[in-house]
Amino acid sequence: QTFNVAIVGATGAVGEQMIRTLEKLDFPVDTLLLLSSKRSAGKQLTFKGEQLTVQEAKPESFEGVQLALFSAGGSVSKALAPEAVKRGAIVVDNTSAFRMDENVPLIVPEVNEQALERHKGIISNPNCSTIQMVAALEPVRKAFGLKRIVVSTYQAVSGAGVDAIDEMYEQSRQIMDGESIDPQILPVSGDKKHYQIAFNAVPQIDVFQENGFTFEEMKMINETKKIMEDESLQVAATCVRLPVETGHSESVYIEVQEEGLNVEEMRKLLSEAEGVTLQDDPQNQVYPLASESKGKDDVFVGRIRQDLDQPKGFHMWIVADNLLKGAALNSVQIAFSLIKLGLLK
Ligand code: 11C
Repeated sequence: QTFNVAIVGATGAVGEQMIRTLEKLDFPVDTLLLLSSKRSAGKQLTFKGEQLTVQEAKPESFEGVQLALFSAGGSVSKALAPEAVKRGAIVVDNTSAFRMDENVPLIVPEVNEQALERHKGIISNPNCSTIQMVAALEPVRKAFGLKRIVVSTYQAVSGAGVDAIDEMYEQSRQIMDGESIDPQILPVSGDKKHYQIAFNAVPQIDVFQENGFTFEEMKMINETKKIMEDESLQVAATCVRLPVETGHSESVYIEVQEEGLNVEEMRKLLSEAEGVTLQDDPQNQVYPLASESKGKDDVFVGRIRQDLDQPKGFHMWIVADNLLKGAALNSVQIAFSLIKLGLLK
């Protein structure tokens, strides 16, 4: 069986990877409809060697669509995802619009695929920095339980979109050439102030909340509890943007519930885990690097150490391509899970 698929936000950084991922994983596509804002409509993109014209996304665009992958920002999802569902499509939404809605499953297939059974038309794809962390921690949680997670992220600019990537390169060139810079986008395009990203580290991703955490940090906290179905899990996050084009890195500290875990056992658990590649050989300087993760599907884990004071505490370094496992790939994997569970027909 093949399916009529729509991609909303087809010209964006994630949309482009959605097209490539459908091709690469040979998703059973009957027709592919590429949708965007009015501004990007008319662009030509290729899918399996065929040129497709991007069309403006409207409610009527979804007539006959069975699967709609959304990645065009929260306001577009809020306006058009219900329209797609009304016309019979299942929506996999890559924005934060519906993630914490109790009627919307928030899915990382390796962790909570079964929660798809409860969907009511919209399924949310988690935030990129959440996905790679929970995918890596799930094997440990299953075997030893998780009590606490403290994470600091080192996130790539592609998470903020193609304009942010351009800003980073342009600023880098201007600084190298001794020119003045004029930041317009990062850290958050809609916020009041903008800061230099080139040769810098910016401790703000998304807007600040009343509690002093940023929305990106709160997404990591709330989404992790929802995906792992554990409100008692203690999670704290600090999210930082670096001048890296693609590949989010995370320094993660966990405390497990059960006794008996050690570094060797943790390496064994992770080396056997689906979608995870262990890269942990300090003697030979082997550890995950953002630069090496680009274009790869797996989540990479290394630098595993037992805490020196807390026997149930462990540190690690988790890296993944934020546009793939963090976004497009996870969305397409959700679609494959829907087929496997007989939910996409
Ligand atoms: C970033 N994680 O790196 C963000 C991008 O909630 O889906 C994804 C935002 C989201 O800027």
